[in-house]
Amino acid sequence: MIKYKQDDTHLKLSQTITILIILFIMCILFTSLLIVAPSGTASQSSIYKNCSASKAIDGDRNPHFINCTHTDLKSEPKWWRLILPAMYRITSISITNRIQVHERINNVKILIGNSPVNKGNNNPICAVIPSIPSGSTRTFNCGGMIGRFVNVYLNLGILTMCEFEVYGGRYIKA
Ligand SMILES: [Ca+2]
Repeated sequence: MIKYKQDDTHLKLSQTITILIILFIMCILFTSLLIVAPSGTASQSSIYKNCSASKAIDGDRNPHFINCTHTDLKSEPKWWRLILPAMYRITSISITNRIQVHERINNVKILIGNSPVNKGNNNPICAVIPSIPSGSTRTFNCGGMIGRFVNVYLNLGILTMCEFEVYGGRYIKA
């Protein structure tokens, strides 16, 4: 009888440990898939009409002009910046492109880091966008880059995006 109770206790302990391990793994997976933005403060090098920087983090992937960011036609280069509320380990970034003039997103760089120098445009590169089809969303893997500043940078041309989503988890220094 006593032996039975001991076995039962071991079984319950084993089940509890298994559940804790599963919860831990789920927590890691959930954290890596957690959407960070829309959140933070968005700004950009210039604004055309009322296509402000915040239109890329309003939670709406609508790819038509009025729902997208748009820099002006003059000053070079163009940038869009998101200051996150804290440092994050960023797994990936999704960008929704405009339905018209979709080629404007070509060669845009995605930068991630903690340096505010040059408005954050000197931070390391996560990806250089080759192209995104008209009105589509594409995801770029950033492999867990750490930063509070996420920039989009274009050397020449007009910078326009309809939605910008950041996935990752809060980074806490060990
Ligand atoms: Ca939007």
